[in-house]
Amino acid sequence: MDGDQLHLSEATLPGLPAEIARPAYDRRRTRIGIVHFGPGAFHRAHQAVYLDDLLADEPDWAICGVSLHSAGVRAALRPQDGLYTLALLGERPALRVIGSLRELLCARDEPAAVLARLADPGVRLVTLTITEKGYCLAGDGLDFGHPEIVHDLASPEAPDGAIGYLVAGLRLRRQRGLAPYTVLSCDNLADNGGRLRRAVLQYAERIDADLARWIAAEAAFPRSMVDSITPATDDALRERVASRLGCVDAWPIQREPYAQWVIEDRFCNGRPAFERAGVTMSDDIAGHDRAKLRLLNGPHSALAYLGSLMGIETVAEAMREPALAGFVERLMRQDVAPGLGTLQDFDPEAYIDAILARFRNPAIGHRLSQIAWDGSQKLPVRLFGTIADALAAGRPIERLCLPVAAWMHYVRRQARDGVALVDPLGDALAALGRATGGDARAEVEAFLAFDTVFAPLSGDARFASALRDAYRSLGDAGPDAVRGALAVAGRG
Ligand code: CS2
Repeated sequence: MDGDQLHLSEATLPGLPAEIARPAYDRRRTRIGIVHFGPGAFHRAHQAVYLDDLLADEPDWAICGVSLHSAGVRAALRPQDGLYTLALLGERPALRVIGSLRELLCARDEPAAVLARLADPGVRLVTLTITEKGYCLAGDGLDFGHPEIVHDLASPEAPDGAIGYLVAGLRLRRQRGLAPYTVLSCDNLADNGGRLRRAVLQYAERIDADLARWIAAEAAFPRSMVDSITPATDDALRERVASRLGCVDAWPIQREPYAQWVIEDRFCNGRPAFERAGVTMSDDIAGHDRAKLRLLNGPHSALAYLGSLMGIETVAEAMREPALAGFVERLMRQDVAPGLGTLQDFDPEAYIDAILARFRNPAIGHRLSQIAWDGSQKLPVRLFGTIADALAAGRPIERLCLPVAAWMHYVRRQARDGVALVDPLGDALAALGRATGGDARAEVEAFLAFDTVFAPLSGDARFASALRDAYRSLGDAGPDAVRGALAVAGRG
């Protein structure tokens, strides 16, 4: 801890300056009704805030945040009684203390406590933000070769990963005659609920076919779309928060003022009155998840790789570079939007305008390097679906291939500079980045050999050829070469 300084906690909460908003309910009267896997920045900026808005009226839905492997969040927040500060980065930044996280566990150190929570009858909802890689998916189903899945299937009572815990908890509930919990994925995956359901059922089937049948019949896996831009916490935020609070917050969170949450209304064991906090409940989230992934996250990744090659550091700075901003806008309007079809209550042009304005928000220092993480997991969900749809409909894919080619150059540059890649395939990608050199065709082929990444497009000769052209057009991938490629691709 930071010496003798006062920390944010239940004890210091009443003494905070009056302008700092705080929980509008008595936290001691709340009960844990939600187990959340992955209480990282996004969860604490988004879902935990919606629940904080609800707890005054719905005290049964406080959250137990479970980190699977890292003890960092628990170490920061347990001494603070789960309290932390949220900074909303609008024109005038506003601070608010969030109280919905009542318990923090780290599964690696306290597996029994996590299983006890999952089997607690008061817990009726399990939510997840474990990022794309946490689901251990391959194509449409579970990756049975994934080390975490191999491990958990060998010892299902002592799991290590999210799928293993979800099923272990459901198994305990069935043994005890309890209803299952609803499982709600809040990650950036299209059809996140459907994919998680399939993965859970495939896993459960290997352990106990009756259990799998029970889960299929009794549990619910709604789809959801989550949205709020959440830059990683930095020292500037910690300092700003400490000076406004008059005490230390070990891990404050920041995000843009905008937030959206759309949830398919399919719960098996009750739910909070989410709509009271502004959540959109829907019978069918009807492609809104896909629209968000393709129109926000896809362009985000495009800015991340192209912008990083140009030496740019943040999204707002990238949007001030005319060649890049123009390219991304054209990509959204001309290449991505046409693949979305017509969606009810959805105006693509207005949605795009709003996203571009959010990207330009100068109050947010959203680092491109943060968005560039996990490219092998993100690109398939964010861009490859659009490319596959465009190919099927006979639309051009040249512009869509440029960010993919930029990712490849980015991987090569990091490998060449000896910078570690944050990516579950990081070692393999770095080896590939170091090994190849000189022949663009061979370099692209080496990337395409990653079947798990390119599955939806592998074997498509038009894609391979457009990707090679895009890769070549980026030349030495220095700022001038990228600017030149953007100018060409941005036309038409
Ligand atoms: C971003 C997302 O880091 C990333 O990859 O694209 O975290 C993005 O900011 C959120 O999905 C916005 O809702």
